[in-house]
Amino acid sequence: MSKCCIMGLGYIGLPTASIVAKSDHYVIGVDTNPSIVDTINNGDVHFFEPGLEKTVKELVSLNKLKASLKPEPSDVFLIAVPTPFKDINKGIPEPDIQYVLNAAKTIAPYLKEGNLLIIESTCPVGTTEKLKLALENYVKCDLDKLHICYCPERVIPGSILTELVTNSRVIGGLKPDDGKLAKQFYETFCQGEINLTDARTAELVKLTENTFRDINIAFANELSIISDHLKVDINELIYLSNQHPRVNILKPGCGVGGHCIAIDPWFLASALPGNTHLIQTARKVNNEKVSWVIKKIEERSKIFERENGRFPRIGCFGLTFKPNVDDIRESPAKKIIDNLISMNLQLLICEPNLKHLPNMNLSDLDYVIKNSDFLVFLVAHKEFKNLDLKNKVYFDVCGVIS
Ligand code: SAJ
Repeated sequence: MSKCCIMGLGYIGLPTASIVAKSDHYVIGVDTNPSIVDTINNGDVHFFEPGLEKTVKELVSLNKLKASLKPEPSDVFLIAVPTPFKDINKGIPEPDIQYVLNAAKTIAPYLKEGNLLIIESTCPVGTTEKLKLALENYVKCDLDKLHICYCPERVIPGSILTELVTNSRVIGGLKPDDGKLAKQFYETFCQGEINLTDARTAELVKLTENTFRDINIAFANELSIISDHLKVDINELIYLSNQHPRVNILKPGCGVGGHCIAIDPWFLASALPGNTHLIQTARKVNNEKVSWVIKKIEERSKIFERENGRFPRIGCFGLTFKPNVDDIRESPAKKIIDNLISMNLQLLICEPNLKHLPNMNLSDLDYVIKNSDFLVFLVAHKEFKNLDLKNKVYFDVCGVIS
């Protein structure tokens, strides 16, 4: 049994801490937010993820998981802090790796020769090398005797605890031996295949995966606009096209949100602004889907007003960034609703995964269906499937009804 110190107790850090602690390591989770530390030490969680609350409660009561504001000497140090972006470089947002470097500096005084140091945060290529350089003036041990690796998280919100165990992993060590040691650590809780490479390749693999998804969703979103114009049902079109053995079109929606797919492609684009046209265009297409949906709703509202001599009450279904989560980070549905509110349109809003939200009234599903003049489905939550919408006019942006 080894001791593992996990820096950052957010959407990735806390579930990872739980799975690592469950597999017989002792885990100390570090966060700069005292309220998060207190919440976890009380056996609670600060966001919803299936199975997480029960697991954290159990591990904290068994003293296998503890949260703290400060690291402790450990065998393994794992960094899972956010990498936001800053808006510079001629309109292309640039990643900000300061949280990763600060986390490394915070653990530096605790590092001993032979320790394993892993970055899991999504990072621009070259970050693992930069982290080693940043440690130079802070560590007390021989820097070359540390094992430093990049191993990107690959889990999907809603299934994080399962995917942490079942997904395959890619590990890039700064030196070949670094990766081998990290592989032994991941094998203690991960059943998926573990592939070894160098740090730069592993960093690029992560960005490639999320950019691949963004580009493919952009194609689905563009197709949905073409189909609308040509009066073809987009869901039938995709279903039939996907019967081809080598075609697999993703689902169109009201845009792309969350803290990964909507952000990570910029990490590549900002590295080579002149050679990433496809990546930048996909980002643009997915962002513009939000404006297209707003325009469509506005048009329908005007038609209703003309025909009925009053403004419609518009029922909006879904606020989160994707189905069946309570996360609104970068949510396109929320952007659409915020915009409609700023246009003074009358909205009734239903979001089954949230109890309340500042400055927004949420209503029950049945109430919104009954009291709206037309309905807009923005997020394909399970609660919206198989609804009885007889005599109701609706605009299904996310394919949940058809
Ligand atoms: N979306 C669509 N159509 C689709 C699929 C998704 O419009 O067919 C939208 C969603 O509604 C959402 C956004 O895309 O707004 C992103 O959702 P997602 O389910 O594609 O991805 P995330 O952000 O929850 O998780 C992704 C995953 N990456 C890949 O699938 C390549 C996950 O494996 C990563 O670990 C995660 O990013 C991350 O943390 O990087």
